[in-house]
Amino acid sequence: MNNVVKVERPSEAANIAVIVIDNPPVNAIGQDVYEGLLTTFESLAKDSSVSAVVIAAAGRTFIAGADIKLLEQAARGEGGRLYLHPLLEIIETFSRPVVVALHGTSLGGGMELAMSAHYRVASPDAQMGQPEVNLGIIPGAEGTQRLPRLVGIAAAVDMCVSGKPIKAPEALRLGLIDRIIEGDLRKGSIAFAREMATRGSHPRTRDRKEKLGSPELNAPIFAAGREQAAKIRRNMKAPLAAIEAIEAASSLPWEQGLDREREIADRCLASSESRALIHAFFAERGVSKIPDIPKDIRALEIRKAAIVGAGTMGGGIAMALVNAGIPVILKDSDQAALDRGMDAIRKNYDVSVKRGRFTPEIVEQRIAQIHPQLGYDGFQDADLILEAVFENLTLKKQIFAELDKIAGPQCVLASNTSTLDIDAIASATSRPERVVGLHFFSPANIMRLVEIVRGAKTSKELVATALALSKKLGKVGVVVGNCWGFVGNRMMIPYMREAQFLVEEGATPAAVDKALYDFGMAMGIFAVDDMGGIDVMWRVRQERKHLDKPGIRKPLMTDKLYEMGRLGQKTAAGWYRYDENRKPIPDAEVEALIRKTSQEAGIPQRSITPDEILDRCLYIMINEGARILAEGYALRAADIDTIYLSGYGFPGYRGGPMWYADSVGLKTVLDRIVGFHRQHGELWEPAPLLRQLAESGRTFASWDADQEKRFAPQ
Ligand code: 3H9
Repeated sequence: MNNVVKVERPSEAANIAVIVIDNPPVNAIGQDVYEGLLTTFESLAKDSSVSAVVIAAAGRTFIAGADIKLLEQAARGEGGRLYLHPLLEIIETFSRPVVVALHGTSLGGGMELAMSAHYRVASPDAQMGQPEVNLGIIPGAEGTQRLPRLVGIAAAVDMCVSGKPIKAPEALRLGLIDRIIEGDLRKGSIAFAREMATRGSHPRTRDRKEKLGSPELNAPIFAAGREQAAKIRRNMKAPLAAIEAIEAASSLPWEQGLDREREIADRCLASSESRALIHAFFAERGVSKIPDIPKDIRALEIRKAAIVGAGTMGGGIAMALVNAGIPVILKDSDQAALDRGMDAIRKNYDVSVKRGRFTPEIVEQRIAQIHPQLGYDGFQDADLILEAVFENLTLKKQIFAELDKIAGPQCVLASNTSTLDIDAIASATSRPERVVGLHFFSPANIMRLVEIVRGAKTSKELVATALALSKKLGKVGVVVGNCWGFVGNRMMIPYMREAQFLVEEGATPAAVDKALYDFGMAMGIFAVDDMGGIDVMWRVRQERKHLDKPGIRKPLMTDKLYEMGRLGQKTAAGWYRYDENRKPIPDAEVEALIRKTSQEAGIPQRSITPDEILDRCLYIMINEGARILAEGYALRAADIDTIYLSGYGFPGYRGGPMWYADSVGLKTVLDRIVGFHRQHGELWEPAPLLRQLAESGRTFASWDADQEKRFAPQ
């Protein structure tokens, strides 16, 4: 026992020892929990008055896994790896029944501990899973050996590759748990333990072989698992490693299986993949920590929302809001646009029904919560009014001036602008402190990122409200400063520009996209441009034309495509052409036009390697990221990583652009940028912060660590 592990002897059943783990917020297994449990079991082993043991946890969840901070230290070689084996051994071989009571989300090491017990019971809404793959590791505390023994090979492979938790009824069906306890879980698990104490023997998971299949039966399951991994976890090693460990469970005796698992788990933990994913985990949880905003500041509750603009963004945001239980008024000034918007919403929901995400009844309920209208009726009662019209500052200011007259005094006035000056928009109102940017990403009902643009006068309460709202919508809200393009788009524009220069110099859009896709990006940049709409970027360029500097190289092709009406997917032609399934097909016509245009502009043609494509696309983005950091528009390099991981399809196993730069080595990145600067001129001017860090042998992560010290209360 210690301060995180306690033993209780319930009055109604003094022969049952109830071990309670109380290690908020999620009862992660750190050294204290591990040692507390081990010493508790050692002492209970000597206590003959105990006829059964229940392991339960206090708070909102049973154990959500091993403490990822310890894993991070071990991955960095700064601490020993937590081996749970002695504890699992003592639980499984305990001479009296051990029952685990599961509630909340029992994950990772929590489930591995539960599987070493003789019995598992759960509350009806409990969920269980092995999400280690999300951290680039495997269930390395004997989970790959016990899980298949309980649920069978196919379900074990699926759980370890997908990382998705299953719900209690499914767990019961698979054999992962023994009973669902309706009502009071503590009382129910004690009653269950009393019942089991009357039995002569208790099942040990390690001895169970009936679900382990045979080599012939298992071979196609493993092959299908590898295929699934290639599809949903492209380029990642951890899901394949988990399958390898489950294969060992199916073919080796228990002890040898454990040795094999340990070997594989150590290999994963030492990988760059796991370091990047662990970084991504903490980066995402760090974004809501804003130095000048106290954690306990009151966020306003958003119970009713209104949206101006029923286009793609407005419609997607309306779906995100009603999916989280917030009714929405959807306003447009044009009936036809409103009808199109509602039609698109319906079609999007139809896809969700087809994919089994929602039932038709749920969809009907959600659609009924979206109220389309032409006027401002009901806006005065909205807690949030969000403007989602196209990128035009004059229009947005006009709308905000109108909203200022209608909205209630407490209302959050938000703009979904993706590039424009939020202070200029706020200046159209009499209450700039109530104005914030909420930059959603398309499709807004799916994409997780929201950039929360904090204007010069945006109140702290509003920022806290925007963060809380993002969480309620199941999204990641990242607070950014008010500069052109904010963080994500400010970095994407040079990336897109560089990709276009590459094609002008001899690459094809397909070759550039392939290099990026192979690197791990969800889509190549030309496919992204076609999806977003070439007219959208054209409009953005028009807004900034007055800033163009003479003598600076400008891409030659996109204006041409726009003028040709090749607007991307929506016209079935852009950088690519598209078939009816929206599959991009390289288009000889565009490639010929690129060659002709570049030759006419006197750009020498050469063959370009995938390495050069990657370096130029990624390093230009990283260089811009370093400027953004130095200028204070992002609080941390890790925030930039979170933006790129949750909104721009950057591969998680590379940790985000800034983490990727650290992993390549900032000196290497700088040297390459200096080379490009010499070759391509002004646009490659190295960012002073990048130069400073690289020349002093430092990393963006170390810069972040210094920032945290600066943020810490004195
Ligand atoms: C593992 O178990 C390895 C084993 O196989 C082998 C071991 C030998 N550790 O997400 P939230 C913190 S690997 C440390 O905002 P929610 C989190 O940082 C692990 N800290 O809440 C945050 O802290 P803060 C396998 C953890 O309600 C706070 O808890 N398990 C851990 O939206 C709240 O988190 C996983 O991968 C942890 N394991 O979601 C599960 N988990 O307040 C990872 C959370 O300081 N966790 N924290 O920012 C999750 O998926 C979600 O946190 C969970 C709650 C669903 C549990």
